[in-house]
Amino acid sequence: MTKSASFPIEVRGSAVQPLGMSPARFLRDYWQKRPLLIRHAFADFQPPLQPDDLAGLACEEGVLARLIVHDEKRDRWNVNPGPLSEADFARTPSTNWTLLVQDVDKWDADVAALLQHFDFLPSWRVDDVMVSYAEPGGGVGAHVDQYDVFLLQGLGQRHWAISDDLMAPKEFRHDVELKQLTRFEPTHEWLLEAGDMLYLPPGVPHDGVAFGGPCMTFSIGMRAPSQAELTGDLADHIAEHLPEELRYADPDLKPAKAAGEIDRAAIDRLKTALPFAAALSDDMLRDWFGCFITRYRNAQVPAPLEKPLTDAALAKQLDAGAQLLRHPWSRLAWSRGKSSCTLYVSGQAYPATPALAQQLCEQRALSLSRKPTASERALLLALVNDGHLLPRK
Ligand code: AKG
Repeated sequence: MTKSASFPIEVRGSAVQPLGMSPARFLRDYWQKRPLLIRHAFADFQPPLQPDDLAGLACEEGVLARLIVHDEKRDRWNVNPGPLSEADFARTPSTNWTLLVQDVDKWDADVAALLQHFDFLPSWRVDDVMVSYAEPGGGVGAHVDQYDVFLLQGLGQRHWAISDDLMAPKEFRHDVELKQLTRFEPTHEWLLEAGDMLYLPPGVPHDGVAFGGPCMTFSIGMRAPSQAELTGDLADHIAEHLPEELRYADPDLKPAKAAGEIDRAAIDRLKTALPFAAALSDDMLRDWFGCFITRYRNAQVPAPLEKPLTDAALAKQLDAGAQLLRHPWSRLAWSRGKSSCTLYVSGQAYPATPALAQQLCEQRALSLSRKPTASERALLLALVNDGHLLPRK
């Protein structure tokens, strides 16, 4: 998002231009770039469903609904994730609560009809219409969404506060399951009336609180798959279509210099064997392959110790000359990164030194010829407690 005085943050809509400007201008100047408040986006707006209908829908099976009550004095948030019942509504206080129902457009044709006003966007970018009902003080707290959202005021008034500060901290509160921000310092505040609409691009901290009386907000949310989701799905898709006989191959293999090492030549071969590996850094490829190859085709994985050993107990056993026996199901490999070395054991990555990593790969029964350093002992302790090494006199 970029800030500039030449782009007003508040405009007025009209029957012909609900966005207060042409869709082309909105997309060019605001979409995914900066927030916009549109007063009277929908003049004389009548909500397409009533609060009672929303509460009824929230009690239906298969409907995603949450009832959120804020205890303002103690700043405690109670989130009832549904399924909801009439009794849940009977117990709500007179203020400071909200009901949120997702995907209302899938259940209610009149709500779905709202989407026609957004047909300047590709329909596959639209996720859903979430509808909230709140009594005064009700809301979900300050938060950030990773997708664009149009917040259309449907009934009553809502106080909206946003921050267009790009550097605003985005840490979450750990004591609330609503991904609320620990700190929120608004740069803009407005009171929205029915028919007003606030557009927010991804990443803008915002907080909406019902004001004065019953309040309904229609959130038209977009979908924006993360790179992680796209990559996972594409990888599955490619995997389904690649022939079995195309495999990791090493006809140029030279005798191994260090037991268990995933060396430079192996990484280069991976880049040839994988259609999109060239886009990954060597460290990322190494880390993924180390975990993958030590997990691949393992019929069993050792169980972690029920009662973990302490560092002092391990040190005592090693001082007394104990060997460390590798669990028969543990598979090991290691590699040197740009500035670090990692040991991979049955799908897990552990920081290591090259000397100890190599020794662990070479020896099924490890006898240490010298006292391990603190970091080496931390690695050995982790491997013992994860069930990969068994100390034996
Ligand atoms: C959102 O959709 O991001 C909101 O903040 C809506 C919250 C509400 O309607 O209470």
